[in-house]
Parts: sequence; C-alpha cells; structure tokens
Amino acid sequence: MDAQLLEIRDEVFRRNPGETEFHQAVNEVFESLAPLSARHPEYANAAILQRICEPERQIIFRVPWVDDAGKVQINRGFRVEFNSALGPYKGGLRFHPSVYLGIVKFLGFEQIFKNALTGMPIGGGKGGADFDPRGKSDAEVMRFCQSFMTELYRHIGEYTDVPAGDIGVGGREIGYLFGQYKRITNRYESGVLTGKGIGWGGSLVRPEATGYGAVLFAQEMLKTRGQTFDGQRVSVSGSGNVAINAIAKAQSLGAKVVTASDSGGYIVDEAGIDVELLRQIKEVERGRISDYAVRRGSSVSYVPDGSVWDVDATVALPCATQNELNDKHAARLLDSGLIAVAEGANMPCTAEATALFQEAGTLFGPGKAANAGGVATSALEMQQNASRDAWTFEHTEERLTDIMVNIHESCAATAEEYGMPGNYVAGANIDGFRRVADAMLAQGLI
Ligand code: NDP
Ligand code: 2IT
Repeated sequence: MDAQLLEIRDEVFRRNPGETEFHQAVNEVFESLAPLSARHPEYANAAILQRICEPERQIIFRVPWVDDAGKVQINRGFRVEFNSALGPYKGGLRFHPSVYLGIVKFLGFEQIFKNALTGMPIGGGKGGADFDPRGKSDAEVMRFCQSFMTELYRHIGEYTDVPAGDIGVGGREIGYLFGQYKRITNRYESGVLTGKGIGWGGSLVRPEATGYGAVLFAQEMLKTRGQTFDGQRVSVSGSGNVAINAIAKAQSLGAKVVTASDSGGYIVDEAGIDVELLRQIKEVERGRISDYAVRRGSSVSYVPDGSVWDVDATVALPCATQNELNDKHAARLLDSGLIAVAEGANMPCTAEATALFQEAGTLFGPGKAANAGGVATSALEMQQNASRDAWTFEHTEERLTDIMVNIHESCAATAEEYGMPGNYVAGANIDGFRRVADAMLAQGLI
C-alpha cells in the first residue's frame, strides 16, 4: 500500500474506532488499489476513496417488543445506506446477537463492490439487529419484525433502499417485514424487499442463488486449471441458506460434500451429505446439525465445538460467518491437498488465511465475487416486480449462471490487466471499485 492510501486508510480507522470488522474489510480493498490509483489520479482529486468509506447515511434505532412471557425486550436496529452511485441501496438484514455497527458497516462496504460486480443497477447497504431469532417462537419473531419495520419503513422503498435476508433473516422474516411495510404505507410495493415468497412477488431461484452462485464461481475457477467438481472432496461450513444450497449444487456436479456445521459443532458424513434430510432438519424443523448425526446414523460423526476446517478437503466452501477460517486452518487444508476456496459467506477467511491460500497458488474466490449470486438474483426479483412478471426457474437460473460466469470473467480479466493473473481478490476489488468510482465522478461531489 503506498503512503497516500495508507494515510487515507488510517484516517478511516481513526474515524471509526473499535469497528474491527469494518477496518478489516477496508484494509483488504485498499491493499488492492495502489495500481488503480496510479492509473487514475482523478479518483484522488475527487476524494473518491474518502467518500466511498463514509456511508451516505447511517440509521440506528430502538426496537421494543414484548416476549411470550409478557416481558418488554429492547434491541438495537441498524440500516447503513452506504453508496447509491449505481442504484438504490441494496443489501441484506442480519439478525444475530453479535450485530453492532462495525459488522453492519463491514457488510455494507463489501456490498458496494459486490453489487457493482453483478452489473445490475444496485447500490450498497446493509442492516440488521442484535436480535437472536434462535429459541424464539414464531409469534415473538413476528412481533420483533413488526416493531423493526415500524421504524425502518420510513427509510426504505423500491427506489431508495431495498433490504433482503442475511444471517437469521429468511423467508419467514421477510414475510413479516413485508406485511408490516404494506400495512403502514398502504402500498403493495413489491420491489421494497427481496427474498419474498413465490406466491407474492418472490423470484424462483432466489433461495438457491447464493449457494448455487458460489459453486458456479468455483466451477469457473476450476475450469481455468482444466478441473471440475466431479470427484472433489468438498467441505462446507454452516447449515443455513447459503450452505445447504452450495452443498446441493456441488453434489449435483459430482462432488462429495462431507461436512456441514452450526455454531454448536460440525458433522462429517463420509457417504456425502443427504441434502433432503439436512433441509428437513434445518429449514422445516429449525433443528441443529447434531440432529442430522442422530437421524442419519453410522456414516456420520458429530464433533461438538470443533472447527469444520480440521477436516481434509480438496475444495473448501466457507458458508457460515466472518473470520471462521484462520491461518492455522488454512495451513492444515493446504497440507491435505486443497486446490480451491470459494467464499459463500462474507469475509469468512481471515486476512492471514487468505494470504496463505494466495501464496500457495490455491484458487481463491473472495466473497464479494463468489457470493454475489444472491444479491444478483435479488436484482432479478426487482426486475420481475417492476415489470409485474414472473420468470421460470430455468430462465432465472440461466440468468444467474450468466452473471456468475461474467463476474468470474471480469475479475480474471482485471487481475490480468493489472499484472496479477489469477488473483481474484485484486480483480474483484479493482473492478468493483472502478465501476463505483466512475459513477461517483460523473455524479459530482455529493
Ligand atoms: P443463515 O442464518 O441461513 O445460516 C447461517 C449459518 O451460519 C448457520 O448454520 C449458523 O449456525 C452459522 N453461523 C452464524 N453465525 C455463526 C457464528 N458466529 N459462529 C458459527 N456459526 C455461525 O444465514 P445465510 O446462510 O444466509 O448466511 C451465511 C453467510 O452467507 C453469511 O456470512 C452471510 O452474510 C452470507 N451471505 C448470505 C447471502 C444470502 O443470500 N442469504 C448472500 C451472500 C452472502 P447457528 O444456527 O448455530 O447460528
Ligand atoms: O450479503 C449479501 O449479498 C446478502 N445477504 C444478500 C443481499 C440481497 O440484497 O439479496
């Protein structure tokens, strides 16, 4: 990183104290930008970097609700509207006890560049709350969502800001949020949220899109070395929306996926994960990964508390949460013959782990490229809502595939253009950044 970038980065750190995940995400992007800044002095003249790191708007609000025992609960809600150069703010909502401003800002910052890479007209934003949906009844989740939307509704809209799901926010929560938005505004504004149910404005393929997209991106990376998913031994972390659909897609391409996890532990299934059983346990019954081991029987071992990254694999798909895969895990995986990593989650690999993978020449697809299929399909949902149309599964999946192939191609081409062939981190950061920077330049100092 050159002196000018370093100075701007340090100023961002100073202005946002204690937000370690945000610092990490900013640092990673800045580390890629020196060659771009050298070619584009006009970005520095217009303070593009400083502006891109400062959210356009940050909203923090109280979310009061009453639990089933009649007790008042208070949570904190967030929406960070980061950048609207390319379109309305777009990005998910995360409900998890670990949520605070630094998490929302790291996710929102990543989202700016990810959304740019999709080529769709969407800006970057993210939100959520420190609410823990685990162990809550449906009625409690509904009351929380209604209270959350009672504040959020005034900040969002089809042309303003379009939230969707993330950790802890799936179809159930989007339903309750949409219902409350509609009730308060008296508008059936389908395009205000994505990830809706199929019968009321949702898009086919949106539930599968992030996991499918991550596997499609990995497939494109493997192709560059004359390899495929067929016969690979794949490790997946998590057992939520992204993980389950990544497992399904990888297995449909001939891989054997042997792991899945949650915050309680992980399972190893040497016969290959039974996706239908996993869906039943996690999506229908809202159970735990330990239940999978009990129900599946003797081919499966359950390891409480351990890390899924202690298991040998040739392809790793981290699909749980940030910083789940560290340098020790990376070194172990490399020893076991790892050839590719695609980040289904946002920033699941620590900076040190990423560096080890890159030094070893492992194919490495960063989250902002590899998991962009989810938000890209959200943009396809917005497109269907705007035209009051509903596309078939096949057509939508074809669009998703084209988008992932294009993202891979443009990251690879940009890395090549800047003298770093095969470096998808640099390719994604530079290409995402310049798309946003060029729009910001054109739109003046705002
Ligand atoms: P879900 O809530 O459906 O699943 C999250 C999974 O990750 C669960 O298995 C959960 O286990 C595990 N997990 C969450 N937090 C932790 C933690 N602190 N430690 C260990 N395990 C944890 O979320 P998604 O599948 O939607 O999201 C997974 C990742 O993918 C996130 O990084 C998200 O930002 C990213 N992503 C999601 C997209 C989407 O469309 N949904 C799009 C692009 C990226 P447990 O139940 O025990 O908490
Ligand atoms: O991290 C992400 O890209 C998401 N959680 C999906 C965002 C969206 O608007 O679909």
